[in-house]
Amino acid sequence: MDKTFKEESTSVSRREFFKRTASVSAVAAASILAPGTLLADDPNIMHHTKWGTSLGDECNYNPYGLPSKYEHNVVRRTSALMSSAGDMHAAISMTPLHEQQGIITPSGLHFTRTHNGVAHIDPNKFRLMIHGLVEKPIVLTLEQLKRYPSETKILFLECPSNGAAEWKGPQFGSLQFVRGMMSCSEWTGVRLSVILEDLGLKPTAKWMLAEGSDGSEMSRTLPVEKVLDDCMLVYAQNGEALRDEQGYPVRLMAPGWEANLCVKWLKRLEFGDKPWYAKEETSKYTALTASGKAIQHFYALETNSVITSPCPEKPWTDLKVGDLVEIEGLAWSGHGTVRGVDLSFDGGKNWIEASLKGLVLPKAWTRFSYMYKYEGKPLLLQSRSYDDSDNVQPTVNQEKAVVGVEGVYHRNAIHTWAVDAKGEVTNVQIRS
Ligand SMILES: Nc1nc2c(c(=O)[nH]1)N[C@H]1C(S)=C(S)[C@@H](COP(=O)(O)O)O[C@H]1N2
Ligand SMILES: [Mo]
Repeated sequence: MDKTFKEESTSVSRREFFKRTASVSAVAAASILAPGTLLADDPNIMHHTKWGTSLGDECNYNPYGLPSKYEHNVVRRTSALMSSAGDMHAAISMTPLHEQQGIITPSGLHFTRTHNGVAHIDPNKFRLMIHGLVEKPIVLTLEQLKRYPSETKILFLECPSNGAAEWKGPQFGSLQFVRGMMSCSEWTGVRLSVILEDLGLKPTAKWMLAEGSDGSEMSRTLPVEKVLDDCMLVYAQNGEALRDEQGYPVRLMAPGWEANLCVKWLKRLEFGDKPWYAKEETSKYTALTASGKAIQHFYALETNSVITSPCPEKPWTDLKVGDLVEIEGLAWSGHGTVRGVDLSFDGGKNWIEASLKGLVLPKAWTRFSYMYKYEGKPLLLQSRSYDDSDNVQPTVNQEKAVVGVEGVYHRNAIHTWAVDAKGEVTNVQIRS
C-alpha cells in the first residue's frame, strides 16, 4: 500500500498563504537578550575562580575523553512501558533529543533497541557468512571486510515504532520519550553492491536475509534492489568503531528504512528468490490497515518532524513578552531529502515556513529554525515537513484513514506541543 500523502492539495495554497501571513514572521525591533543584565557584584566575574588559580589535570589524565561532569543529566533514558514487562534486555533506551545539538548524535547517546540485550563481540572471532544465490559464497573476517573500499554517510536511524505509544493520544510528557527512538550518525563501511560485484550475485537473487549473532537472532529480509542501491555494512560510527550497543563490530545499514532492518552484530547474509518471512516481519513490524489487510513489507520511514525547542524539557518559562526566541526542530524523511518545514502556532489552522539550517542531506536529520517574538499567550505549536518526493506529514485523522487504528508502526502524523500562558509545554494531540 502506498502510504504517501502527496502535496498537491496544499502546495497551491501554501505560497498564497505565506504572502498573507508575511506579517507574522516580520520580527519588529526586538532583541534576544535585554542589555544591562550584568550585575556589578557578580562573584562569578569579580573573584578568582578555583580553576583559574590552580593546576588543572594533566592533559592525559583521561585517555578517552568523557563529557563534563556537569552534563550528567544528558543521558539515554528507558521506560518500563517500552520493555518486556520491565526486563531491560528486550527494551529501548531513548536519545535526549532536547539536548541534541546539530545533526550528529554523540555515539554514547545513540538510542538503543535490543531484543536480547547488548552483545559484546570479540572482533577476532567475528565472522560474516555471505551465501545463497551468489557465485562465490564466502566467510569474511573483519580485516577482510575492511579491505573493501569504504564509504562514509550521515544517516538517521529510527525505530519504526518511534512515537508508537503516542498515537492514540499523549502518553509521555517529554520529548525524549515522545520521539527519542531515533538518532543520526556519520556511518562508515562498505557498500554491499561493491562486495556483491566481487562475489557475483546470481540473477535469480531477489531477496537478502540479514541475521544477527546476538541471542535474538534478529533476522530481516530486504529486496535486492534496495541492497544494491545503497545498503552498507558499517563498522564505524562518528569516526570510531561502532559502539557495542550499535552492533559492534558490524551492522547492516539500510538508509532511510526501518532501523529494525539494520541488523546489528551481523553474522549472516543469505540471498534467495523469496522473502524469508522471519518472525520480525510476520508477528511484528507489519501494520493492520483499516481494510483489514496488513502492510507486510513496510520499509521506508515517512517524512516526519518534531519541535525540539520549546518542548516539555525546555519550556519558555524564562521569557518576557516581546523577547525573541528561536523555535528549533528536526525533520527527516526515509524517502529522500527534506525540502521544507512549516510551522503552525494555532494547531494547524495557519502555517508559515521555517528555515532549514546547516546540512540538508538525504535520509539524514535536517534542522529547522524560526525566530519567534514571544507573546506570552497559549499556543498549539506544530511542525509539518515535506520532502523531495512530495510527501507531506499527514494529520492524525488523515493518517488513521490510511493506516488504520491498530498498527503502531510508521506513525508520522503532525505532532503538537501546547504552550500555556506561562510558557510551560505539554504533549497534546490534535487529530484534524
Ligand atoms: N541483532 C540485532 N539487530 C537489531 C536489533 C536486535 O535486537 N538485534 N534491534 C533492531 C531494532 S528493533 C532497532 S529499532 C534497531 C536499533 O538500532 P540501535 O540500537 O543502534 O539504535 O536495531 C535493530 N537491529
Ligand atoms: Mo525497533
